[in-house]
Amino acid sequence: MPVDLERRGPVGLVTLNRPEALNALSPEMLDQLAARLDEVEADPGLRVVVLTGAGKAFCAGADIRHMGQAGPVEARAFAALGHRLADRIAGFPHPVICAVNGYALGGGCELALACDIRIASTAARMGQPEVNLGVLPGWGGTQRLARVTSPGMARELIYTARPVGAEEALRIGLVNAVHPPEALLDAALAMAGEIAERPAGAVSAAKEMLNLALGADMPAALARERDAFALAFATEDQKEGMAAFLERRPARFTGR
Ligand code: DAK
Repeated sequence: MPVDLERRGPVGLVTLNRPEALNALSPEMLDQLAARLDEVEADPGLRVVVLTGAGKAFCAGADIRHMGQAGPVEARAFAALGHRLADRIAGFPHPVICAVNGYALGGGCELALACDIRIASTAARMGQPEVNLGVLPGWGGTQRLARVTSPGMARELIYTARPVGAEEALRIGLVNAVHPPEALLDAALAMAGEIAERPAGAVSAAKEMLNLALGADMPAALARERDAFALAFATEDQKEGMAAFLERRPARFTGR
């Protein structure tokens, strides 16, 4: 199964499980992840979610093979699917802790940003490399990265496409803590267990209020982001950027 759900007491452990493609998000992965979240929500015994990835990546982003073939119309539909999932996580009734076990790039970083809390392994590398592909972050990254880190840092990371390692991620507030790879999951489950001991109603209401405080104007901004992302698929640079990745060569951008 490309996305697994394991019950660990009151904690739902959700694992992206497509390690051969570094857990890249195909439409099927997005649907599966949404289905696992539905299962968690329907189970009254589960009160916190830990989201992680199998293998050396948390998630290397949206599936470039799938996106490489998309035009603006498909890109808009794919964006909407990603937005729905990110919104579902951000608005999920229970806290979601992301255990970033390795690469969290592009849509993978945006998935992590939609979670309540991120903790990372020392092997994590996080960033928004979309401009290297001739597009821009399209699953909420233009909005959430600035809110989680700082406006200046978000601009630098998005404009340069530079990924950050775990220590820098900690310094800029992108993650709350860093652990050795073998200790990451236990640390995430321990934090989840601590939260699960608190009254679920109070935690859930607090999450809703924090979202209100931090998400002002988010729906309108996300709609603009979806349009900007879709428009990028009408450019030659998007075709060149994605073809270059798949052909394993440097991209030659022309600004068209
Ligand atoms: N998509 C599809 N396949 C991917 C992938 C991806 N994002 N990332 C890696 N893979 C595949 C590779 O093609 C390779 O497959 P095979 O060739 O073995 O069949 C396998 O995973 C292992 O990858 P590598 O051989 O490249 O592994 P390395 O350790 O050498 O390098 C890497 C790891 C993470 C540095 C490298 O794989 C990499 O740079 N990956 C791409 C990272 C990236 O650019 N991610 C951002 C994708 S763009 C939307 C809005 C937003 C988005 C989408 C839609 N809408 C508004 C519509 C999001 C966009 C993105 O996420």
